[in-house]
Order: sequence, then C-alpha cells, then structure tokens
Amino acid sequence: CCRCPQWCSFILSHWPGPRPAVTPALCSAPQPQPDPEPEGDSDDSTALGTLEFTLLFDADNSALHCTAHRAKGLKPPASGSVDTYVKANLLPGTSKASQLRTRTVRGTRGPVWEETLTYHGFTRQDAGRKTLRLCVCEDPRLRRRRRAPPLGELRVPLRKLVPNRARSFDVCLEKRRLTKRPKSLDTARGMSLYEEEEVEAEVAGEERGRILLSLCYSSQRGGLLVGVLRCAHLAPMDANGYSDPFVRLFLHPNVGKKSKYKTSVRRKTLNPEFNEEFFYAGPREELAQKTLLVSVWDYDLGTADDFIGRVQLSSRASGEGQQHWSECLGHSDRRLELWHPLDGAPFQLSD
Ligand SMILES: [Ca+2]
Repeated sequence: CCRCPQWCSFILSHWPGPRPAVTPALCSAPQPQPDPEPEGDSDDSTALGTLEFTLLFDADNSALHCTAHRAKGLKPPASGSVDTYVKANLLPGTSKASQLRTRTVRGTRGPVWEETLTYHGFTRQDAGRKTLRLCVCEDPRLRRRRRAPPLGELRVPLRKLVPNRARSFDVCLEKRRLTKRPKSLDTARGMSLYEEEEVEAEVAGEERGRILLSLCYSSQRGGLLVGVLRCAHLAPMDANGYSDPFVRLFLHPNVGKKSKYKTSVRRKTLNPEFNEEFFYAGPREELAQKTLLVSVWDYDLGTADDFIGRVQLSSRASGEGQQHWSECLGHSDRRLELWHPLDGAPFQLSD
C-alpha cells in the first residue's frame, strides 16, 4: 500500500512510543538500551545519524541535567573522520545566554561523550515553556577546517518532563533549521537574515506553527471526513524565509484500506490555506480506536522534503488531539474545527 516508503518509515520510527525510563542514578552508569531505530542506514530518517541522551529535571535543586551519551552514524560533509561535540541551548532565548557544550571527541563518526551538562536555576516555570535544542557540531579547530553548520540537531519540549525522573532518548538528528531574526535585527542582505547565533522569540511549543483541522463522522457516507483547512505561522524551511507546505495524513492501523492522503503544495508561504477534505470509510466505533497522524512538510524540488511539524489525533493522544478525536468519533454528524499546535520534535514525551 505504501507509495511513500520514506515517509512511512520516518513516521513509524519517530512516532510516540513508550521510552525506557531510567532511575535517577543518572550520570554514573549508562544503561544498555535496545536500539529503537531499526536497520536501514540509508533510510532518510537516519540519514544524519542518531543521538543518545538522558534528561533529568531535578526540581528540588532547580537544575536540568542533560547527559550526552553518544552519537551513531554521523555523516560529516567532508569524507574521513570527524571531531565532534554536543552543544545545548534553551529556547526561546538568545542562544549564547543558554549555551553549554561537551568536550570534543576526536576522529570518529560514533563519538562517545558521556558528559553531563547542567542548567542551574532551572525552574518548573522554565520546564513549562522551554525547549532544549541539542546540536552535534564539528569542531573545526583541530583540523583547521572552516566553521560548518551542525551535523544535525534535535529539539525536546521540556514541559512533559516528569520532575525527578530521568528519561533516556535515542533520537534521529534532523537537518539544521535556521530561524529568522526579529525585524529589529534585520539587515537587507538576504541570507544574512539567517544566522548561526539566532535570536529565538517564538512562543515555546508553537515554534513550528499550527494547523486547523475539521473532523466529522458522516453517518450517511459511513466514514470519517477529515478537513485540512489551513496552517498558520509555519516554520520557514527554505533559504528565502518561506516554506512550500503540504500536509500528509496517515490513519494507523488501516491495513488493506486506503490509509494515506496528502494535500497539494502551497508555494512560498507560511500561512497556507488548503481547504481539502479526505475520507476514511468504516464504522465509527472502529475508527475511534485508530490514530490519525497529521504531518506538515516543506516541499523541496530535487531533494527530500523537510519535516515541519506534526500532530497526533487519537483517543490516547494528549490535549487537543485527544479532545478533537473523542468529540467527533463519539458522535455521528458532529463537525468540529480545531486548531492544533504543531510539534516539531520527532517524538513526544508521553508518560
Ligand atoms: Ca521548499
């Protein structure tokens, strides 16, 4: 059924699932973990490599500990070995104000750092509104190379961290996403609007934008109508400061039936209007048990599309995703439109 195996494997390998929790005995002994990323090094989802790390929010001492364990399968642009370190930032906020880094590990695409970076004075309020960005960076000094963009990055919204409980992650790195500087800092020189040391002023948790969806179970047609209406303030993924967004839908599991749809592409906009409707046939009670995965992408001619953000709708989802799904699949012929914040993290911290 799969007409787009890349996307399919990306979603399945990144979708929320139970992650192993480790005990608060954090930094001393890295625990052996099963590798949740299946084979397929050539798969797009693992193209930049993976990063293993552990987060612990020590609420009593107002500290956030981030232990960078190791990376695997890094892909440096220059061939040969690579010297790397992990850089951490708390967003939103100016990058430099919250920047921490590990030491550099030399000469390997599978570096082991086992180093803990600590943010002191990290409060519950911070946990509620901050996102941790981790970048794997090449250290240019040791080989006298030019400073290059990070080999990959990932972002973890911290609001769902359970205080005093360490959590381990093994996550695919994503392509570096540059953020537009506020207007006051703009210059008129095109690409210089996008800088390594960016200033992030967006609202935490909605920095990827939001999407307006409608749901209605039609008793007359015997199925679910999903409307992709519009998106707002999407993250820019192209060098021109815009994206070419489109939306993919995936109903899971829907074996043997049509499970995937996608909208048309809207060019060069961060506020696309789609107004497209899609149909999933089936009894209401059966559909209510399924999960609708909605993801927003930036179309790129000639290269892989960039992932912008996603939302999950199911009875087991959280927030609007659960509310919307349960409301519309708990009744027939009740149409409801709802805005959903897009999650830019490749997984969700769900308990
Ligand atoms: Ca594009």
